[in-house]
Amino acid sequence: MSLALELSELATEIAREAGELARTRRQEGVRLAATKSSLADIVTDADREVEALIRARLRAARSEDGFLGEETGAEGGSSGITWVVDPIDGTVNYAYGIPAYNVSIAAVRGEPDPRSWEALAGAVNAPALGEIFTAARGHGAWSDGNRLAVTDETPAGALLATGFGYDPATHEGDLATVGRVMPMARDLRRMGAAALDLAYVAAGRLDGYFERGLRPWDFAAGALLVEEAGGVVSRIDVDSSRPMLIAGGPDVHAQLVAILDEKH
Ligand code: LIP
Repeated sequence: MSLALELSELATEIAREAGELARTRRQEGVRLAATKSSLADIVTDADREVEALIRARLRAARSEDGFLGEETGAEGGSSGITWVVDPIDGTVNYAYGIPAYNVSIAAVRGEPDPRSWEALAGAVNAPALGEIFTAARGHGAWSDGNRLAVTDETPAGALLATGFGYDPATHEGDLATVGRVMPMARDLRRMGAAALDLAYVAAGRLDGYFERGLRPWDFAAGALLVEEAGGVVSRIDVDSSRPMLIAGGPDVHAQLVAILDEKH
């Protein structure tokens, strides 16, 4: 079995277990543990517990690998593989009881920096929606036994999604971006969970997605899903504090880049 498939199977198995833990904790009631970058950027006890579970399972299965997690940070490894983990992507949805949250687990090769890494495997599990999306480099993206494919034509305009992040100071700029993009859109969705937005692009449920300021764990698995489903993902302004991620089928991706990349 190829390394990518092996890693994808492990990511999927752990994402299933972690998703069940997240869902159980949600049913028991969520306790908010802290705020992070802004008042709206919350972390729940469950985020920490789920990340600890994922980290323990990975350490048991592949002790030489590195780890980069949203809640507990980075730890180097010696195998050249790093696991990039968001234990609960869409934490605000989770806290409010909106089912659009997920566990996102990716394995990347090379430096754990999205500017240079090569993603090999990814799993995005949305337990409250009953869906899991998986990908292995060179082996496609899959959900429930179905191979995923991005959309290629959008004659009535593109169904797009975006997110605004949690810092109120950035909302005005993000709304201005939305204004520039709307002429190519059929409509715009705002789900609040980046990995799920990307999984939906891979599944052809959205034609494209763009968001500024994502962190590596928000998109590591989802970006591979899109690429393995025949789509294109790029990041612009990568050296700024809020790089923009752009994903879609080849045509929609190109249209978004033409509108959003000033250097284009
Ligand atoms: C969040 C996202 C959300 C995005 C935020 C944030 P978290 O992840 O998925 O859609 O707009 O910037 O990154 O913090 O809930 O794991």
